[in-house]
This record gives sequence, structure tokens and C-alpha cells, in this order.
Amino acid sequence: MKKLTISVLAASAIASLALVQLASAHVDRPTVATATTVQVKGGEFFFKLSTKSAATPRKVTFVFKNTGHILHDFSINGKKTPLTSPGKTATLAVTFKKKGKFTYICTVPGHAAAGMKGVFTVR
Ligand SMILES: [Cu+2]
Repeated sequence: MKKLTISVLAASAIASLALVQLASAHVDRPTVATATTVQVKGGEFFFKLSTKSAATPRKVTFVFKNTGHILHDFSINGKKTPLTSPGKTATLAVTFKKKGKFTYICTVPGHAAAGMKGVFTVR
């Protein structure tokens, strides 16, 4: 009887270990280990980034502040912030899984051509 109790205990211990493992498998881990925040200031007609490169793989959060006097946005790697009012801030999280040079622009017509563009390097 004692032996049976022990093996039941052991079985339930193993079961709870398995549950713990299942539970942790469902935790939403970030897809990359490191994250970087880049401060972006944009106005007529420029962008200024606190850093223009990051190491891969990495999630980069661009914190775009419109320091100009008209609406702007910040677009990179197929993603963009909403149109952002003067004085306002918008954040854009982008996960870079490959090395390369990524052009960023303001998508308001004419703004990139006027200077609101640049290259962010993932090395
Ligand atoms: Cu713009």
C-alpha cells in the first residue's frame, strides 16, 4: 500500500512537471532576445535618429516625435506610424530578422523627396 502511494505521488509529481512545461510553452516570449529603442525626430523636412543601426536579430521600437508644424509619419520595413500631429509622438515596433539597409521615409506625398528619408542599417 505504501509503495502504491509513493508511485501515485511520483506520477502526480511528473504530471505537474509536465503541466508546468506545457504552461511555460504557452508564454508569449519575444521572438528575439534583445530590444532597442530608437528616438526619431521628424519635421520639415528631415528625420533625426538617435541611432541609425542595430544588430540583428532584434526588435526595434521607433519612438517618432513630430517636431514640425504639419502632419508627418514614419515608415520603415513595410510598417508605419499613424499620421502624427505636430508635437505628438507615435511608436512603431519593428522586428528585424535579417541584416540589411532599410530605407525609412515619411509617406506624406512629397515629404521623402524633400528630405524626410534615410537609411537604417541592421548589421
Ligand atoms: Cu512628412
